[in-house]
Amino acid sequence: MAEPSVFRRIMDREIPATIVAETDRVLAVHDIAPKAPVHLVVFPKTEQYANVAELAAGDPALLAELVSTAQSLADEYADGSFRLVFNSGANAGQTVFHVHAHILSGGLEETSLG
Ligand code: DGP
Repeated sequence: MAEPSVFRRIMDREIPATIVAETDRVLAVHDIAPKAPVHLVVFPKTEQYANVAELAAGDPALLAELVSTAQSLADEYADGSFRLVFNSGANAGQTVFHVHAHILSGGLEETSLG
């Protein structure tokens, strides 16, 4: 059996984290190493999907729930504006292979992609 992911362990309350949203299928927490004034991470409770492409193919409704949870949290913790980042693959900086989205808000002007 593979080791449970860090997000699975947070979900099981084995690792402390500041939980900001929870539904039957989704959990969101403050990132332990924030890269923006608001930096939350939202992930599905299932460990079945390693990255966003797998999730999109396997359960698009669950991906949609991650996105709508991100919007609700950006409304609550910021002014509704946010950047949603899915690192996919080790060379893109992914370190936890349990799909998750980074919700970033505030102080992003310097890193505009536009
Ligand atoms: P990524 O690099 O995209 O795989 O992002 C993994 C994120 O998970 C990274 O920003 C830090 C966060 N993280 C890792 N361990 C913990 C932890 O124990 N608690 C919390 N809250 N976040 C964690």
